[in-house]
Amino acid sequence: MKAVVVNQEGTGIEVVEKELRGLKAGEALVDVEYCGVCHTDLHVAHGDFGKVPGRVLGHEGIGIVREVADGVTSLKPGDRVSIAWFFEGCGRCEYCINGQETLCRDVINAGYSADGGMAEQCIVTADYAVKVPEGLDPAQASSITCAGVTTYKAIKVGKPQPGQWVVIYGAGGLGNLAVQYAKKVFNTHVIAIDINDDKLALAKEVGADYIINGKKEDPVAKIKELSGLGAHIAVVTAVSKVAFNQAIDSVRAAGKVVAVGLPSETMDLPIVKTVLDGIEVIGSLVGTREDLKEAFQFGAEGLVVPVVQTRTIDEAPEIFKEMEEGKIQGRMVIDMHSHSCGCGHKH
Ligand code: 8ID
Ligand code: ZN
Repeated sequence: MKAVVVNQEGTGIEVVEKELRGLKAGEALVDVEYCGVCHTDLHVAHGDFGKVPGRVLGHEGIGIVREVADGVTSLKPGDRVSIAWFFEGCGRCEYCINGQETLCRDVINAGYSADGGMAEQCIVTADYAVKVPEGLDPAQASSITCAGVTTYKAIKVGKPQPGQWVVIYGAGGLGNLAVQYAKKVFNTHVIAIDINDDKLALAKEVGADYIINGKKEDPVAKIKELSGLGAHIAVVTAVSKVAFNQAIDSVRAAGKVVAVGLPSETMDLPIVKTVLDGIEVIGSLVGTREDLKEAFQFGAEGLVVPVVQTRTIDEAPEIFKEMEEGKIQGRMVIDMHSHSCGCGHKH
């Protein structure tokens, strides 16, 4: 099968032919239909979390179960399921039991510590693959598998009330979905901040009430002007410490900054403001299986509509380059059934 893997140097990606091993008890074989390319795949390919040469990337996978191994009762052939970053937890520790399973210390992550969904087939741990509801387009579902659930959960942990002000720093693959969940699901006033006008135009199109270009205007001053005291919640998906620092200054007293983006930097947290204003800074990592089920359902109901463009697996190197250069609108999703044979058409 064809697969997008981290190259042998652990510095980038390559498309290779790969053999899949046999199934073990509790596993299922999935024919992958679509897999979105997340900025986290770029971090993994570059070795930002440690080098993983040869690893099959991808944690926005959607596919159809072809075969199940012994002991599998949760899935059957024909089911449409997700291949998510939260690939498997131990199922026994305090985090797995108390509803914080993504924080399991023995967690396995698709496309990082297990082979992921950026291939024609993928082996999943059956009990951890979340079913995709009827009526949700599979290419759109792929984008909800990471970008959607991550931003849905990030806003959820900020506990917004209807009518409150939510600012989203970064309007890329995650950000445009954050705007939609904040606006359509949580019924808040939404301000999107980015440094690219095209990303902001998309944010506006999908429901942002206001947009701010952080390179042309001071987002902090503008947010205060629009919201009065500042935002109730700031969700940071931008891959830059600048945005994290601005987010701290953007929230009102008792405000929350939810950190989602993963730049390899540190943020400056002013102690006086944090203490005197009672600011909370919360890290938020993808979402649980239950969060993903909920995030999918809002997609199936049409409240949230991921903005996706499909490409072939051979175009993966170009997609990664475009992501690095910040040229992608919404999400690029690899269509595993379409190949380029050189004739210029997709099959
Ligand atoms: O569970 C998690 N916490 C999780 C899940 C998935 C992804 C975290 N992530 C991380 C990724 O690893 C990455 O670091 O979230 C970050 C964003 O992922 P993405 O949305 O997939 O990346 P993107 O499509 O490239 O979008 C990034 C956006 O940030 C903007 C860019 O213009 C782009 O639109 N941006 C940057 I870079 N600097 C900015 C700034 N200073 C900025 N926007 C505002 N201000
Ligand atoms: Zn992701």
